[in-house]
Amino acid sequence: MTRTVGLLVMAYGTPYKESDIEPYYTDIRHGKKPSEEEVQDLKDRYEFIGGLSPLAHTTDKQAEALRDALNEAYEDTTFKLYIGLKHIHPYIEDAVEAMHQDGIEEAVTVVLAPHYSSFSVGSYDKRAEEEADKYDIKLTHVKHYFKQPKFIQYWTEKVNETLEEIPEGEHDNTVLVVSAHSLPKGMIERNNDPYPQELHETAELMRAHSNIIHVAEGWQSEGNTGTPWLGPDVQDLTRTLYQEHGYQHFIYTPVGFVCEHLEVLYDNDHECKVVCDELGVNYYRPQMPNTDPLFIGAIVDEVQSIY
Ligand code: FEC
Repeated sequence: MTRTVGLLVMAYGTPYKESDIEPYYTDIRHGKKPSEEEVQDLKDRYEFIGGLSPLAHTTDKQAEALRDALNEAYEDTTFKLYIGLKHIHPYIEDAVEAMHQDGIEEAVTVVLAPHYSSFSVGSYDKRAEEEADKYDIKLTHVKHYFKQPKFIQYWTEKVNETLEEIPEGEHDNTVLVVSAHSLPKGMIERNNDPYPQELHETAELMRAHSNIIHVAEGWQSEGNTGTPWLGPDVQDLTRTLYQEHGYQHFIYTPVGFVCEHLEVLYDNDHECKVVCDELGVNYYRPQMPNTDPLFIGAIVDEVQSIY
């Protein structure tokens, strides 16, 4: 006899069609409508990466792969999948309500972001918890998985594969830029948030387990709030590293994200590449984890360590 438990997979969400872009952006801004210029700027970025983001499809595939892997790993438990998004339907609250309608009394939650910040993972968990309280559903939250050996193995393998494309004599002229989404500095300091430390630990683990010689940490995709955000920004960092060390090869690993989407396809593959082209240096960005078994396995291992 197996018992059925909910698996609530939460992710950022992305517009499904062009007309979703404005309401989606308004949701990101907590209900404050962005200006026409800001909406156009976002539309242009989506247009640049091919019209819309692959994020919606990849989130579904990652969630299904995780459900299947968990169902393999647990003999006595069947995980039933629910997807809840932060900024577009199906919202986190919709997913929790659906669990209630299906008679789910207990669930494990996973956010598709490897590092914990009260702003990111914490805010997803809070919304899920508030809704689950209404129905008396007991939630167990995966807080982070950046330190899981399979997660680090995924990224170190990618770094080593990329290094193989670069002549060995050039490895001392190569730098790895490890990054995550920036957040407002004040918020991080007020909450004594572990987020910057978790990115730092990821970078150190990648340094220790891969063949890379030089590692730098940066932040990306900063928003426009008029307040200071975590830095250095990856584009500025690229210039500084070039000026100070003359590196010729820049490998970007945006480890704070788990798949190809706007922030990687535009902010790394376009914006960072433009800087590299301008400096006359080589740009590399290994494939993101998506549904790679090492990545999915890392989350399974984290779930098994707490549930
Ligand atoms: O591919 C896609 O369509 C969506 C990609 C996407 C991901 C993502 C992840 C994170 N964000 C985080 C924080 C912020 C903060 C603001 C903010 C703004 C945006 C905008 C877009 C956007 N984010 Fe995002 N984010 C993605 C997309 N994000 C679009 C709005 C336009 C812009 O600024 O570019 C600033 C809010 C404000 O203006 O007040 C803060 C964090 C993550 C990583 C963790 C997670 O996935 O939850 C943190 C993917």
